[in-house]
Amino acid sequence: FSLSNIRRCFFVDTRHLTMAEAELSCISHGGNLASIHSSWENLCIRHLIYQTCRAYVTAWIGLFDAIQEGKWMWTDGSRVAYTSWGSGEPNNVGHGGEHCTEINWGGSHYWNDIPCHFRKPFVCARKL
Ligand code: MFU
Ligand code: CA
Repeated sequence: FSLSNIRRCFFVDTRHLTMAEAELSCISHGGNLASIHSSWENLCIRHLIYQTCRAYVTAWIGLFDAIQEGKWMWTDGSRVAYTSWGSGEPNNVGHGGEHCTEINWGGSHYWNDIPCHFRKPFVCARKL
């Protein structure tokens, strides 16, 4: 069955880290940056961020195309089926490209690609 049906525990880390630092932190807790496979999961994760931060702040999720431009992959290896890109995203227009993904783009349910060296809070997911 698909990975999206495996029970997972999600948690928000409010430290501002680069995407690689954030992923390593999630790995150290036995997980990865969160992958998102439905609008329901997108909503739940936004809710979790709101509960933790009292605002819909932008945060890293585990979607990246750093290996091959335009080939988006989840750091947990799950298949990319669902996405919630904002209008015109991913546009890859940042200096050096934009190979990592933030949730809550514009405070809404959209995603945006940004440079991976930006520092942001992040959402981890661990399989139960
Ligand atoms: C650029 C990009 C952002 C976003 C915005 C709409 O910033 O760097 O990631 O796509 O355009 C002005
Ligand atoms: Ca972008």
